[in-house]
Amino acid sequence: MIDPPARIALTREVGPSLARCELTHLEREPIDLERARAQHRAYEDCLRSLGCGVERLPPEPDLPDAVFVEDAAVVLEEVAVLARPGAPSRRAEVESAAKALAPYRALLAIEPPGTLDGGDVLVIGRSVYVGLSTRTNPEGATQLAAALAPHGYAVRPLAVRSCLHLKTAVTGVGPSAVLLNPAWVDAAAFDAFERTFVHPDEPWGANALAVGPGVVYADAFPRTRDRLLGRGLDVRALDVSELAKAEGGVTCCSLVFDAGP
Ligand code: CIR
Repeated sequence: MIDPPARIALTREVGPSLARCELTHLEREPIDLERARAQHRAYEDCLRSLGCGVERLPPEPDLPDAVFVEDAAVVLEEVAVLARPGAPSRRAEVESAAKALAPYRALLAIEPPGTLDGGDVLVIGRSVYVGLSTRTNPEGATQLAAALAPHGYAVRPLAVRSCLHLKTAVTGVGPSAVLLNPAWVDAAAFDAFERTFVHPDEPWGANALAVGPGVVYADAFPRTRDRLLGRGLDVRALDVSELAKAEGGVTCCSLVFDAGP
């Protein structure tokens, strides 16, 4: 008998309404749906190559941003916290994520008036950084802190400037290493970690997804990629240019977690 994969990646296919996605910091540009779908399939293949069992959530053709499943929940070893996305158009995405997570984790939820997008939550060990953004409010961060305190996580809110989510500005690239854009988030908040800064010509280059032995990364940022390679990281570069027009990066398109015992 073949064992089921220990690491799960939840994803959702690119829906037909993606062109009507929410946008905060980018001008709307035409999106080539077929290209976006091909890029997304390559992304899923990359996750498989890094040991993930990819489980697709059901299609949501009328929810333009539903491919960006990261925003629907925060999944930790002990518990999953269902998000309450800051954009009302995205709240209906959470229900199907809850159903998919229920077999794996106890579920808690952010309640009104709290708002929180998963893209604003960066977990490194027992430290949980929460970006206060146009999507995540202080009440959402407070509720997350209360949900996670019994499990020994310290939740630290911090300001995010000029970009959508905290993880547009900083992501983890190893157990104690981060990649960040110091113009968009306070770099000093991460001085306990090994820090790699994005190349100044690549401000959008701080979004990387560390999975097992690899780091999934957009091929649009070659100068920053060289910095990651210089750190000895196994960078898996992908073309995600169509998803980027919807303000999506490599973290946004999956929820990756260990299936558990
Ligand atoms: C939005 O504005 O909500 C989507 N168009 C993009 C969400 C990207 N998600 C993420 O970075 N976690």
